[in-house]
Amino acid sequence: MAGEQGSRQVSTFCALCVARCGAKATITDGAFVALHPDPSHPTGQALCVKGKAGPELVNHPERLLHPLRRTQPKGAADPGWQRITWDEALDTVSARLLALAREHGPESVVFSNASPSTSAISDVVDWVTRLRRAFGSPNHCTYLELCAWGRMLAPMFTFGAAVPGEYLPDLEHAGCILFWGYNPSVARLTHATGTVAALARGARLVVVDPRRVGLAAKADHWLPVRPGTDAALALSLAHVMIERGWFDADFVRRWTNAPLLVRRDTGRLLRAHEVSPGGDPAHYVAWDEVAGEPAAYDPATSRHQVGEERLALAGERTIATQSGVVVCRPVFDLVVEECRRMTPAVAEKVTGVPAVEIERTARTLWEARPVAFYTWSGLEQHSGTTQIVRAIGQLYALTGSLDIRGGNVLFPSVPANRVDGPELLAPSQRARTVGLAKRPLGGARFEYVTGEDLFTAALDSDPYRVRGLVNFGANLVMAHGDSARGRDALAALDFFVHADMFLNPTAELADIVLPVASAFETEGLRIGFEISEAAQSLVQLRSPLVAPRGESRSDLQIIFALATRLGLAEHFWHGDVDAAWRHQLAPSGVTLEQLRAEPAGIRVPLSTRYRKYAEPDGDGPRGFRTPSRKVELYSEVLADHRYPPLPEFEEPPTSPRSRPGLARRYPLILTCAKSLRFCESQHRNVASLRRAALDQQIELHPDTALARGIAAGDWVRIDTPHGSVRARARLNGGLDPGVVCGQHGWWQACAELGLPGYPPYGPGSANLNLVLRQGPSDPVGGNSPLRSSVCEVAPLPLDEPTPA
Ligand SMILES: Nc1nc2c(c(=O)[nH]1)N[C@H]1C(S)=C(S)[C@@H](COP(=O)(O)OP(=O)(O)OC[C@H]3O[C@@H](n4cnc5c(=O)[nH]c(N)nc54)[C@H](O)[C@@H]3O)O[C@H]1N2
Ligand SMILES: Nc1nc2c(c(=O)[nH]1)N[C@H]1C(S)=C(S)[C@@H](COP(=O)(O)OP(=O)(O)OC[C@H]3O[C@@H](n4cnc5c(=O)[nH]c(N)nc54)[C@H](O)[C@@H]3O)O[C@H]1N2
Ligand code: SF4
Ligand SMILES: [Mo]
Repeated sequence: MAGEQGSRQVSTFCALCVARCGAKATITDGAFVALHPDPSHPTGQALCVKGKAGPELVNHPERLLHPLRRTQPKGAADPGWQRITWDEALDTVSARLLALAREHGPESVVFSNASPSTSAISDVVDWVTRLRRAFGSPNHCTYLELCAWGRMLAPMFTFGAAVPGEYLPDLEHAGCILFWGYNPSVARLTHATGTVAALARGARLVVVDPRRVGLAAKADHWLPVRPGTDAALALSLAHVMIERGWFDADFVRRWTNAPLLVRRDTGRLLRAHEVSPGGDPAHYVAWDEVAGEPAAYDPATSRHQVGEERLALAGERTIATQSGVVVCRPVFDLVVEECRRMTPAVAEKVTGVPAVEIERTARTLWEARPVAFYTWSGLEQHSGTTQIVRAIGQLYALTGSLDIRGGNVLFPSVPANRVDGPELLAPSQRARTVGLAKRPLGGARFEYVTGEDLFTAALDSDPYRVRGLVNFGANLVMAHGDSARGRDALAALDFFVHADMFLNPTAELADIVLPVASAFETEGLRIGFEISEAAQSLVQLRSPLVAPRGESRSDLQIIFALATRLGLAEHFWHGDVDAAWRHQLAPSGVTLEQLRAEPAGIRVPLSTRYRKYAEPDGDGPRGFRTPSRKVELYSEVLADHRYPPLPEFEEPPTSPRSRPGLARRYPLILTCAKSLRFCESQHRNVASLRRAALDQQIELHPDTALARGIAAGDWVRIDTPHGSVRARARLNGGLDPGVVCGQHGWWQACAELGLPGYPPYGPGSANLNLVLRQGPSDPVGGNSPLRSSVCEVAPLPLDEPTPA
């Protein structure tokens, strides 16, 4: 700190992305000068270039140092930012928010934050949620539909749990690791180092990715799937496994709803009261092959009336019911039929993955089990995300690897009090979540609003007009498809406050901007580091390496100060952050004083429980948190809402196959991926990072480039049916010639290197989301199709000035 002489090392962790790498910081003469890996930390094996650039980020000349108020109307080229005091800023914010709540209901104010995977906002997401709920708003907009639905909520239909989002891959013990639409070498360093270690001890690796990147080069099987056709591949793998008997029949019979009978006429599961007058309407029915008669299944106890080994998994039965004869089949019979449509030969045509490689991969998944898997962005951003991840969930169930050592495991957590305050929001307010009517099974059930629904509510008052936005960091206009609509939506708000370390194109539309201190300047409490039992057992309080710059404050201080001014102090320990943390930590046995005294953190011994579904609970095993307490291959909940009850393949709605007319002008499939050197739309202003990645790149196969007269490094135009943006060509022989891959997030200049920024909208833009759309979105979860659309790539015309 100021006045300090000499050099010292401080234990900390980098909070810039989801990896949260354990680290040691060097403080020299009071200044934060370097960050190093800390191998003694469970996530400290390595640091990436972004973490190492931490000091540059902290000291960056463009950091926001004071609260700002806009003086020019929205839409003006320059917002006319005027410096104001914190008191004025917080008074204005609270007065405007209270007025909106009074006049239009608290639901008219949406709360938002940057993704915890791309920022240190993970320190405070639960506190933002608490603030929102205490304020009375059911509306939280935070990329669920672009980043988390497929890992966290869609798997609930199958497993009643977030597999793989919370049931994480146990890389240390896995026999086979499956990464599907996930590239940890870029996205989560800790998973990449864990995988390299697993490979060294002989684990097998399967990578499903249109590009041969990251660990794909080390994989036993790399499956270059055509973007968006992943469900077809999963169904085909399942088909081979079933045909060959390469699946865990015991798990399927005992722990999934495979034996339950489905009525052909209604598509509903047969119930016991339909079969016999004394039957319980809550009981399902399977077919007892030994007795040749129906046998009830009671979900309350997870018990079948007869031993599971007697239950039929195949065959059509004609069953006399109270209302006549009905034809029924076990769920598994329907699964087999659906998968059979996707023979490897058919799947090769659909997905581009060679049939023989599908066969071989199916064998590996079986022979090298337990399988530990993870899926992410490659699957989140499709019109069919729910179906895709349901198909992969089904495949995963066949391996029988769930919740066993080396499979996907819920690592234990250090006990702590929950602080996100579900009790603070009235059910009547919850029922007002934007999007609930449109997608009753979507994120709105859990108070999440999609970007598409936010923009529609702000612009079209559907289902009502959203008028206020409290935003911690999120760069909403850049992150969502149709950025120009996003700009119009945010400009239409009555009041918008944005808290950030830097101005971004979203902040440009705010009324008030609040300067946030970086994670390196603030305390942050982390209870568990997620990726393993050892990582989960560490509780660490990040200590500030240097004082916050200017007048910047931590997000947490801002939240607590705002809560107090909004009259919500009683829910926020009267503004006392330490008291709040003490409450949070109480069940852990670890105190705040201990954590402050030990910056490397305190370890609380934990031990992982496996096969929790088989643990006794009341009269039977615990089972799963689905309506049937089994893994639901067949989802009656989805069927009741007119969605397919079994995972199916649907061709992406904007593809060369589904839109052949469109494909004549836009013959290439456009997907995208993260950048190693930047988090999402951030960090282009950091010289050490930008130096080696000057401009947005578009990856093309060399033949695709040659056919268009494009050479490596050329400026090109990416044309979609919605407009054009620019990028530099990068040739990649490991890509299907029909697929190209862009990057999202380019707008920022790097003054130190004299490198330009790009307008988020209009001519000269490099913003991929300007020419992508939010729809047609996934009917269940609302995911936007940012990873399977069509485009053409052409050399940039000579009359269009290149920015370099
Ligand atoms: N085409 C396309 N679009 C995408 C994606 C894609 O792959 N392709 N990815 C999507 C995904 S997965 C996501 S998660 C979103 C990401 O979208 P965002 O979560 O909005 O992420 P960033 O673009 O990184 O912007 C984060 C902002 O938060 C600020 N910030 C960083 N740390 C802090 C902090 O500690 N406190 C506060 N208050 N602010 C902070 C940064 O300065 C920056 O302005 O983008 C989505 N959009
Ligand atoms: N360096 C860095 N790290 C980050 C981030 C960052 O911006 N930069 N962002 C953070 C965030 S918010 C997130 S969500 C995570 C995301 O982490 P990842 O999900 O790993 O991110 P991506 O690299 O965008 O996508 C993974 C892979 O999906 C592939 N892919 C594209 N389309 C398809 C498809 O249709 N099917 C399949 N199977 N694969 C496809 C891409 O080629 C890519 O290699 O990373 C986090 N970590
Ligand atoms: S991967 Fe890089 S940015 Fe992410 S936490 Fe680790 S060092 Fe920080
Ligand atoms: Mo994300």
